[in-house]
Order: sequence, then structure tokens, then C-alpha cells
Amino acid sequence: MKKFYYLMAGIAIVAGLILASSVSPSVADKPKEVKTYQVYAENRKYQDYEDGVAKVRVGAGRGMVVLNKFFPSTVEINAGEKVTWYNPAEVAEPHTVTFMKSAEYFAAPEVAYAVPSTTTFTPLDPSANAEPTVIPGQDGNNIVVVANARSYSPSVITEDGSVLRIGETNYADGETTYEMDGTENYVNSGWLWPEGQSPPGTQPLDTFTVTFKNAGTFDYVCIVHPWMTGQVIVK
Ligand SMILES: [Cu+2]
Repeated sequence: MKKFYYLMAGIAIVAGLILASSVSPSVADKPKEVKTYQVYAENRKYQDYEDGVAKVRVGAGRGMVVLNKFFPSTVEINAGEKVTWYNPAEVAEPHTVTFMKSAEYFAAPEVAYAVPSTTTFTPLDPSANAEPTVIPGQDGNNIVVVANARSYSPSVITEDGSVLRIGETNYADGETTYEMDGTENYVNSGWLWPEGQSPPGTQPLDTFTVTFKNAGTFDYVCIVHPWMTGQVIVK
């Protein structure tokens, strides 16, 4: 007899679940939750704005979990408007915002240079647990591996191949600004760290603001995590 009650109770629960699922609207029918800081304009994605500037988060994460994505990955703006990228992660994971005309402009973080084998290297901080990577080379040279400024530092390569360091006057406050006309071969934010979390010896960069002067579709990538991609559509 007990078994019968359990069976009936089971049937009642299943029937209840079926009824509940049939009367509640599907997830797709529910109105999307819109936070007050998001605006929705015709032909635009959900975007965060602050003082009229579209805001894009580069990565996210707390504790040991890091999310390597741009949020939102596509923004739409009008010509003359700005986008600010910032790193909101709670862990010191760096990202870049890098526009490249072609893959040949990808800037690796470390690059090999030939130097005379008589060259000696003395660390500025003698107590640092560090030594340069030096590999025996040829013709009286050694090969040293050094940090690539075009990867770490805010950099532009113009249409005619000139290399510019950008934003240097603002390094102290972590902000880099740039006006992009779209002819550039390469525009790189440099490594963006969560505010106050840049490691000693690195530039304390945490935001990158670009004014897009002309219409177009501008794809970008994080050169630390090349699977992180984003897009700015300028109308
Ligand atoms: Cu990244």
C-alpha cells in the first residue's frame, strides 16, 4: 500500500511540473532585463554609456576565474564619437585593444635581437630575482630576448609606416587617448591592467579611449589572448 502512495505522489509531482512548464511563458518571451545605465537606440546593440562615450570592458574576473572576452564585443557609434575600453577584472590579467590592417602587424610580447657578445647586462634592481634571456649566437653576437614596446606600449603605425608612441603625457594617470582616422596600419592600446594592478616596471595603463573620426567597420583583437576579438561599427 505504501508503494501505491509513493507512486501516486510521484505522478502528482510530474503532472505538476508539466502543468507549470506549459503555463509559464518561455524564456524567449520574457522581457529582457534592462539596467538603467544601458541605453537601447535604433540599430544599436545594448551598450554602456558614460558621458556619451560607449564603454567596453576588456575581460572580467574575480578570484581565480578570468573571462577573456570583450563586453560588449560589438559597439555601434557615430563618426566623431568615442569608445573607452577599461579593464574591470579583480585579478591582474592584462589585455590589449589592437587594430591591425593585416596579420603581419601582430606584435609578439617578446622579440629576439642580436647584440655583441661582449655586452653585459646589469639589473637596475640588484635584488631582483631576474636575468636576461641570452642565447649564444653567431659572428660575435649573442641573441637576447627583450620586451616588445609595440606590444606593451600604446603604439601606432601610420599608413606610410611611421611608428608613433601615443598617449605618453597621460601615462601617469593610466589613460591613453587617440584620434583614429582609419588609415592606420596598426593601433595598439598597450597592455591594459585593472586600475592599480600593473606590475612594477610596467606602464600603469588601465583605459584606452579612441575617437573614431570616420565611418567604417573596425575589427580589433587582444594580442595577449588573440581569440579575444571585438568590433566597432562607425556610422
Ligand atoms: Cu586579453
